[in-house]
Amino acid sequence: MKDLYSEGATGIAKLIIDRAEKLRESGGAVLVFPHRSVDGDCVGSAGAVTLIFRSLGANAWIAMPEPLPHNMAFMGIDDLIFYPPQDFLDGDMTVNGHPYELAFSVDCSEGHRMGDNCSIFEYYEDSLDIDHHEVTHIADPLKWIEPRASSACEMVFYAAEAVAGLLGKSIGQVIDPLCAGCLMAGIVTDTGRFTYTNTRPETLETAGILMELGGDITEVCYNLFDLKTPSEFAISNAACAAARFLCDGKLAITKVTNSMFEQYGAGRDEISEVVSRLRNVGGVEFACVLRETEDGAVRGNLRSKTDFDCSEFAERYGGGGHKRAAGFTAEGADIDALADEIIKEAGKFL
Ligand SMILES: [Mn+2]
Repeated sequence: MKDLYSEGATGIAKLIIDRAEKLRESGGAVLVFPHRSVDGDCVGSAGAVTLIFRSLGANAWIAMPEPLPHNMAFMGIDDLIFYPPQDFLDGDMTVNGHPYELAFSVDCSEGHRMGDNCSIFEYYEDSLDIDHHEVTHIADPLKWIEPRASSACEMVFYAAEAVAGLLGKSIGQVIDPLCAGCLMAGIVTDTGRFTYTNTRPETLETAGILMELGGDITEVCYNLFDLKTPSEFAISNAACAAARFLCDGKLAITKVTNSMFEQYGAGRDEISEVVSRLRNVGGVEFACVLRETEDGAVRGNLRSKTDFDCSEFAERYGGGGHKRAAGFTAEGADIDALADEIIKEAGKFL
């Protein structure tokens, strides 16, 4: 493990070992919280943290904010998932018969990123966290936040390595093949199959170890990148065909309306590749996909090639993310007016 990660990984590993022991004694459960609009990294890291707690004898489940997307069914993590009922906090607060005693967030640090699970996450103030997003106002010894890491999953791998080291176990005793597949899914997702600039030499080394531990990179890449449903194929092509290229071809933007989702019978997660397809066009510096949500908001996905700061731009609309990939949800916005505004505002930087 590189020095960059060792202090943070060791710190969170000690906490995981300590909390797992407490849960083992009490019979309580940890809930692991991914963000809403789930992706391979948050689901993969949530699955992996759940499995690491289980390897230590503790009860653990992923607190899913929404149904698992069809392209993640191959991960084989159905048994790890708990869908908290709406009235969870008003009831006996048990998770499959075990009292909810610990919250653990992955790939996000704040309750408002977790959809309907926000209040359940925020019930405990002393939650643990592994996240690679820039969260400037959080400095908490219970949270390991490292924006230089490619993915939450890469961080969870280093945490698992540290757990194994502290307990004198082999890495295979902490990361089983199911866990290795989860971690591979997240690393592959957030690095765009090891092509984005967040891919570091140690990212590739980590992926190599995960292969040895049973993570199937071919299966992960096919399911998360290449496999398309017919509706996904159709609506993505329509969204790309409707894209506009402005500011001398530096800005690409497209809109996906509710009527398009109806027309193609497509789910909201079926246009996720559109924004990177727009960014890949030669000359494009900033790509934006706006889509209407079921509840009257507009979701924006942003990507940039070099200098444009997507994270900073997303913050104007209450969102966030990384410099080259970010998103936001604008409640009650009009998609056409929002598109015009983004063209005007982003144009100032292009
Ligand atoms: Mn991530």
